[in-house]
Amino acid sequence: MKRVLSFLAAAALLLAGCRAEPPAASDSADSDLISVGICQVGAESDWRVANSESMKATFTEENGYQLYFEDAQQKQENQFRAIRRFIQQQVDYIVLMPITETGWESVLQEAREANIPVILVDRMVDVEDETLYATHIGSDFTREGEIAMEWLEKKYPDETPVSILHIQGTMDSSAQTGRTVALEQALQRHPNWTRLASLNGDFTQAKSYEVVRDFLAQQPTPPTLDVVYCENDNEAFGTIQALEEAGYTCGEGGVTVISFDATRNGLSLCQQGKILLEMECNPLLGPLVEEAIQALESGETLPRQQYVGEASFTPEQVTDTLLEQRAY
Ligand code: GYE
Repeated sequence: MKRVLSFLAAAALLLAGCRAEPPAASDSADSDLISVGICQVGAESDWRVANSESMKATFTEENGYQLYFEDAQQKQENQFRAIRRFIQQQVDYIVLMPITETGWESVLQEAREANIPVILVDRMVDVEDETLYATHIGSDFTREGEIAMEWLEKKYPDETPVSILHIQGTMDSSAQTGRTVALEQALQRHPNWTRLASLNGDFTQAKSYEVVRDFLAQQPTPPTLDVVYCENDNEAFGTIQALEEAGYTCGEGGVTVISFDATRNGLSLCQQGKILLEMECNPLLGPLVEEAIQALESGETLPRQQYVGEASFTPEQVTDTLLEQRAY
């Protein structure tokens, strides 16, 4: 609305071979739509798909928005390019789901120089100057991990050895660093807990399946596995498949699988008893981001940090109704 794609910017974008979505025809000087450029990580997980859908359902023309949505296919360079495109398009707001925490100073500075507020969603950035973003809306990932660890401490209350396989998410993403820190702190508190390995599953089912399968194949004898700590549901799906193929049983009396997100598919495996703890992580953040934009439109200052509330589930807590009502 306030800022409109100029002919020169459009020409520059064309010369640079960049896409400008939606087509320039819908940009009009007298449009009173609020333009929002959303820079999404990718589509690596069920969580991510639900998060994108929540944004697209919120920022519609009927609701008063013009949405520019970019999927960065899990590459930070693509996120940089998308933000620079949004700056050239002179959008009113940039919503960024940063893939990793580091490396954001310059591009956020550029957005500030262009006077475009940046709202961080889901993961965080590690920048010295916190005023480079208007607010962060997402989960407290370390707290999620701590809740999982508190549950694990109750499950293994004595000094018997506990061997833990750790499947990490995309390295240097807040969801990975927070959930990993919680495990590492618990390992320090429990000398009888050992970490067999940390494998990088990149938050995807396919990669997690591969790394777990290869890890097991490399062991001279099948290792004792008490716990597998998967940093999201898609990792848990791939891991369970690899474990079962290698002859392990997941669930009570077998391997204790812990997972994060609590998607419908994850909760369903939890109900079946294959995942013993599901730590919820809420992807339906579109309405909260809209509230933030409306608050900024009315000149309000936002809190630097807005965490969403989340629950945890064990198999007996997963009812059919919960599964039916799960939107993601
Ligand atoms: O847990 C995972 C996704 O950053 C909270 O990223 C998000 C995580 C989520 O791909 O499934």
